[in-house]
Amino acid sequence: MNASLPLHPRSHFPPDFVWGVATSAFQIEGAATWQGKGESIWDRFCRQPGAIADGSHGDVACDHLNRLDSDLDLIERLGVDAYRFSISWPRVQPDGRGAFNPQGMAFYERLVDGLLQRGIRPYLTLNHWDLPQSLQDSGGWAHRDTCYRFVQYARHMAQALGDRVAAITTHNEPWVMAVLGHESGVFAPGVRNRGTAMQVAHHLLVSHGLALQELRADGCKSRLGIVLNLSPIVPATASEADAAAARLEDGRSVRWYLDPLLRGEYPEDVWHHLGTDAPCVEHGDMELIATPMDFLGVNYYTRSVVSANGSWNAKEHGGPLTDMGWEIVPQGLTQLLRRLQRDWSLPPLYVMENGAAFRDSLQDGRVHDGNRVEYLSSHIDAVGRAIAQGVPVAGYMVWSLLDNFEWASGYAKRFGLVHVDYDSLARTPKDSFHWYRGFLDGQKAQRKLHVGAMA
Ligand code: IFM
Repeated sequence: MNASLPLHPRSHFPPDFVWGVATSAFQIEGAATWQGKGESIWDRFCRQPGAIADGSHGDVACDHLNRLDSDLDLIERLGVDAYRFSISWPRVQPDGRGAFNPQGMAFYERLVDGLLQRGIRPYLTLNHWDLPQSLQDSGGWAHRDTCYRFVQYARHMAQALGDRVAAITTHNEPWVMAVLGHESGVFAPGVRNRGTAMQVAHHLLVSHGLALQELRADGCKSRLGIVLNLSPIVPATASEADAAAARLEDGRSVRWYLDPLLRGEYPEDVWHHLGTDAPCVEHGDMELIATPMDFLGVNYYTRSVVSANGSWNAKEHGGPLTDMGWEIVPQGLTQLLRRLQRDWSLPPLYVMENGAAFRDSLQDGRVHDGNRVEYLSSHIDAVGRAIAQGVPVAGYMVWSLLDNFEWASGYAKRFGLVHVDYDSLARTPKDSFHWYRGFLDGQKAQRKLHVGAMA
């Protein structure tokens, strides 16, 4: 690959550091009604006029379900240690309660075994947003019973696959499900009520703690944790008002999740701010939520700049942006990781998602996405810097393997290391794919040297 690309302080990554790549079920699988799969809230949401920018849906997506073997070969070619994927709950348990679907289960058995045969460690996520619609019909995450349904599903999956998967994540980005799904309503299930959103967030956390306890009681050997979307929250100016707004936003998006998970309490300032929208908490819930985790996953894309009057806009500030309109701020990742270590007592951290959408174009069978290479290399460097300063980061995964269904943005935003032609469904590795593979080769060479030196 291009020798002029920035190199990393490789020595900052421990030899057992886990390098990976990530996807999620709804974004790539397609086969929306295949062999007994039930409807998910995203299947339903996509049908609402105006909900998805390009009017698209997940019916076919990347057709991963029918292309499993060749997609696994691509992951193997990439040279990663780990592949992070999610289970579609309605594919394995169509109604979210009752019978499991043997064909859905067989698909994930093939996926996990196919990874292991290729020497890749499976990192499984149970809930990456696609709740069975029939559970939504009886109240969804706002209804406490969904916690118990989730635990039953979690136990079933862990009993089936827990002997082979390295890690199980309960929920991916509870803030997104709670706030985008139930407060602003721009994501499924499209509810707009702050009180409901806060109850949903609480139930997601309670179900996480319950699942950890039950899985451990069942003797599950996989490492267990949760994945949060986190950013440094920065006030737009030095004014008192902007500082207060940033503090509250930090409370709502960062501390509201980390304080209960790692300290067993909600942040008082946010609790008071919510007033009657604060969630209903039952006796013993906070202890459940704080059940010790084996890892904490962090998804990082950008920083968040907050002004009291909501007027700050990344586009007006001249810095580089991705196609999502998100500022490119690699140093924000170092800052975030250091802050986590400063403010909480942490289990090992994994950056479970990091990546960028750009307007890629396929020309003569190549995608020259130097902007993505630069994004990834600078963010990997930012992780290395955090490790060098003592932050316990144990892994890093690129979002995403394939261009895919980017939720309310549809298919227009491309995050993949591999380009997908949505007409032919052909896969073309981009320059960033080749770059990451070369980078990983370098890491492996370092590991060999390390092993040699220890022998
Ligand atoms: O595509 C999403 C993913 O599903 C969750 N984290 C953020 C990504 C980019 O928006």
